[in-house]
Amino acid sequence: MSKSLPYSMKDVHYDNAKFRQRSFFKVITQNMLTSNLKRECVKCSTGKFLMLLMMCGLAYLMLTRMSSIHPSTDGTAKNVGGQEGAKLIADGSGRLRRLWRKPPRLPPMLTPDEITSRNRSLHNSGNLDVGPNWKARQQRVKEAFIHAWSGYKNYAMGYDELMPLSHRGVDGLGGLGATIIDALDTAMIMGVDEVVREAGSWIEEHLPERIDGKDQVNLFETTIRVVGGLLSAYHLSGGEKSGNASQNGTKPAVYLENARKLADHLLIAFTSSPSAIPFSDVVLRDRSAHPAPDGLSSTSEVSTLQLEFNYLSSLTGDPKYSLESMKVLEHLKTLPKVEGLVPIYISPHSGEFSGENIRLGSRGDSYYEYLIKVWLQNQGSNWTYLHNMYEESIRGVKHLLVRKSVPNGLVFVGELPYGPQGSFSPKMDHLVCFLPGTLALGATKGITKEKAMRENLLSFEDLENLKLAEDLAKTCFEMYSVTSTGLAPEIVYFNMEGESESGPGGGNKDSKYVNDIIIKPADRHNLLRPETVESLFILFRITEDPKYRKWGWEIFEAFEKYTKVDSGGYSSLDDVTTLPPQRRDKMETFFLGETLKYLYLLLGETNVIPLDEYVFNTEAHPFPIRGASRKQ
Ligand code: DMJ
Repeated sequence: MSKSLPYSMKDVHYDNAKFRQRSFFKVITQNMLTSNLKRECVKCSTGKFLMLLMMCGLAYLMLTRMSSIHPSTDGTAKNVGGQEGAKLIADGSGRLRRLWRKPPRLPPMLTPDEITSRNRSLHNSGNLDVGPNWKARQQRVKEAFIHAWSGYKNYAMGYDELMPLSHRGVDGLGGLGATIIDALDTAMIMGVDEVVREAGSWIEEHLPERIDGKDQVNLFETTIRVVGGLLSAYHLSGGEKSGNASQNGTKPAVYLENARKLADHLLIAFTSSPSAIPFSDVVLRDRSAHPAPDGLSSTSEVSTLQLEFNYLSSLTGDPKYSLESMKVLEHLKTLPKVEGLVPIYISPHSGEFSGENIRLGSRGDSYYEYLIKVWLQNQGSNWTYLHNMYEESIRGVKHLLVRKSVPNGLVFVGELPYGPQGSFSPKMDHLVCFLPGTLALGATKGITKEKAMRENLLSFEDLENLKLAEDLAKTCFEMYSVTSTGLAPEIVYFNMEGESESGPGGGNKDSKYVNDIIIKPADRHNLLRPETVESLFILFRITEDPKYRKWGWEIFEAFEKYTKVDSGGYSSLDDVTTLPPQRRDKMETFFLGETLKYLYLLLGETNVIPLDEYVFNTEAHPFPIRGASRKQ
């Protein structure tokens, strides 16, 4: 195992000039010393004396003038103006004192890359729609959503998922019509009114009785897809403004009532557990809860309920949902960790982690995602421990899990299946591709990098995390472009120095990264997952770099080419490395809830659902950040 870390100050290309200050006096002398006056005057000592005199005079004149002009509107001038400044310039001594006052911080010095991207965004004056016709492409994504829905509606309405090849429905998630609810807010965002109407009336008519009558559901899946979907539908249909006004037939209040009713059933998973860790499953019809057959819960599952339950408490005014779910995170705070990293299993009986398997893929992923998102959702609360846990965990990721592949240096996140003392595995699930987006969000808190830099808001660590986010997003994209179909497999392994893994076998031989990425036969399926396009969307919003749109569009085209089913819907694939790929008879709910939503937002106006005003739950359902917007 290589011990060398892929990250150093050198990698970040960050110029510490951010903290450099230039004095007003220095600016004047520097200007004068480089002017013609210098050449004329410095020849004789009288000249030098005259030059000094002129410098003082000029400095005095400039100060007198500055006191009479209005403060400019930019942030730097604001620092100088304000009450303190106004008092100082009210009298002559104030002017003199002002001459020696500590000058304001200058904006950070940008790297050449940043200057190019900054110029680009200034040049576009806020319009990022240059180049390809992004609007037309966004329309194509909307059409894909309508096609996916039509398959579901025609063959599977009321079931959890569509089997697009056999034209049937299947209840893989307990039978609450999960596709309908997962897709509803996507339809609202895209403005597909007919789907909003159809989904709304199904929910009104069938969901209450299903919540009371259905058998076993998984606490996590039901919370993120169904409770989450209902809550964002409530918000996006204007529920907080007029809960009883109907839109397209269904009153927003119906969504909130159903979310509350379902959460009331789910709460038993928390309250019947002997520890702060909830059981993994709930039997809806008798309101009982029980652990998974092995007695354990997934760490990511128990820590990915809080955005939803917090928002429900804030909408209903009933604190119990928030209190129960936050007990989990408060408890996790107290448990021993490996540099902030956690094992993927936890026992609801003992409340302790089980085993040593550490990864950011399945069963680990959204633990890290919700640490920062729950903190973002509740800024101003006293939950700073979440931010601390997040920062510690990312340091742990960088130290213990981030490596570079050979021969071409793709940055990836591996696993520690046997804990920190065991060997490192260069395995990365596609699920890990949520991380670039989360890192970028954690760094700038949802505002653009350009704005964060201008306002001096980024620490060295933020910049390092943003750089890691960009590197990982590239790796995630290459996981798609390395295959024959242009679609990523479920799992890849990276080639590391000294390892003797065989080649990719079936990847696209044109790719530069064909020797870096290894795809094992059992891992070649694609389930229409969203994580990569989710990160491309967040990175595009934050960096404003159009390459993320380009990559997203390439991925969309591959979905269109290989997963679209003529009779309606989209299918998963058994093997992304062979042409034509063998199809798998399933359309996951998150294709409508997440993948197409993120692609649509990636290609559209950047002010729709701004990332500093909304936090997306792990199933891409946006919840408003309380107090973050005047528009809400
Ligand atoms: C979704 O249900 C969520 O994004 C979850 O966090 C991870 N798995 C799927 C999508 O791949």
